[in-house]
Amino acid sequence: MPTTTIAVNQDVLAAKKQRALEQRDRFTAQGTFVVNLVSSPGAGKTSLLQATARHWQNRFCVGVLVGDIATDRDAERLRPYVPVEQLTTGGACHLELSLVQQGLSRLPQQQYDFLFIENIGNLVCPASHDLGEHVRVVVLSTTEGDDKPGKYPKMFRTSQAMVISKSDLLPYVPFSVDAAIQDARLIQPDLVTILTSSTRDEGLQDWCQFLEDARKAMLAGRDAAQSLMTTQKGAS
Ligand SMILES: Nc1nc2c(ncn2[C@@H]2O[C@H](COP(=O)(O)OP(=O)(O)OP(=O)(O)O)[C@@H](O)[C@H]2O)c(=O)[nH]1
Ligand SMILES: [Mg+2]
Repeated sequence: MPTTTIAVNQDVLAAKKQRALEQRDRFTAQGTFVVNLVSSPGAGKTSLLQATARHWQNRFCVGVLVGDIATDRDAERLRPYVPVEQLTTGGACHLELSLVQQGLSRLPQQQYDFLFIENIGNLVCPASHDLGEHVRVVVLSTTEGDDKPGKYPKMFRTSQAMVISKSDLLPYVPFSVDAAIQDARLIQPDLVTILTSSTRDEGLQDWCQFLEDARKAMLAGRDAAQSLMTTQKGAS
């Protein structure tokens, strides 16, 4: 069949990018640090969020939007710990910003220090959707194999951190932490890597410290930009 090429001459995704940028700016202005948690199904995202809430023990105000194709099982698991809203896509393999914004309007309205968005378990589609997050964290479990970064490069290239989960299973599975990190850093040299076990609460200190430092950096950037604007206004 003959194909026709149509020159659009504009970035058709520009409007989406702009909406995500504006949402990120709103989160920053509110002091809410937003984490988009991505992984294959069952890598341990919800378990990590439960362990994170236990580790912080109410030191921070945390909200969660949790995405799934069907059921509210993850929201029910998280409800004892934090305010949570289930986002159900009904078939779509990733979350989109519009669904996130609907979930946000249903969350109890309060000042959140951290908002976690647990994406649909899928190492492909969520990589292409900016949800207005400050950081994208990919969770890779030791049961998936250490060869996955190279096989799903976009997810690792667009993430700023990689949590290697289920470290307690390392004695029983053929998984090299060094090989996984090496593979991922070929794609994303600046990737922060953290080893955790949610069932044993291991690595939670490093994970939470990473999040706290990242939030501090976001707040410092916001305050510096605000004082620069005030100075410029005063000078004009
Ligand atoms: N041994 C061990 N099992 C874990 C750990 N973290 C999670 N699991 C188990 O792995 C399974 C999947 O964990 P979930 O937290 O539901 O994973 P998920 O990424 O949220 O899964 P989806 O939302 O379905 O994509 C559950 O049976 C957990 O108990 C861990 O650190 N160690
Ligand atoms: Mg989950």
